[in-house]
Amino acid sequence: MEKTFVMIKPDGVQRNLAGNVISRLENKGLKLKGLKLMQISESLAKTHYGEHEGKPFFQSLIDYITSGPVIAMVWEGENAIEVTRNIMGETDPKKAAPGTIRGDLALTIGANIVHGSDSPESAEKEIGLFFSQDEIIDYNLTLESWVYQD
Ligand code: DAT
Ligand code: MG
Repeated sequence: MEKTFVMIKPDGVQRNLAGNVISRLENKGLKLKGLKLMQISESLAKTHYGEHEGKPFFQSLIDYITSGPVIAMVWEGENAIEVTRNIMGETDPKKAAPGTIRGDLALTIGANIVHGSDSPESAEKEIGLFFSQDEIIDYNLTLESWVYQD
């Protein structure tokens, strides 16, 4: 089953939207495999957002993501990466569709509430960056037999 890395960013934590974000992923039928509240260091932030190094918004992105605690999570499910990106909505909240996290809860690209991996490669890299193996929990989620009918 596919895993993805999801992070509630500092604005999401400060605005008390963690429960709202988590509820949407739970309600979809995804399974929570790992979760922690953490303060991201400058160096972890730069590694995580390495693909954006050199872009004009890079330093403000690093300042923002290190500005307060985040909630790092691993979620699992069929097509978890694509499904989570769809639930998040487009990167720029003004373009994100109503019904999505960013479409419903955010106004600006600089404070867009949530991160989700965009490919299997980035999911593997990001999960490894934020979680050790023993922080990812294997367990039976009883309602899964109602989520997957095959
Ligand atoms: P996403 O978070 O949807 O995967 P991304 O990986 O392209 O988007 O960019 C990472 C974050 O960087 C994004 O959530 C917000 C910020 N960002 C992206 N493009 C930006 C821009 N043009 N101006 C300001 N911030 C930007
Ligand atoms: Mg991205």
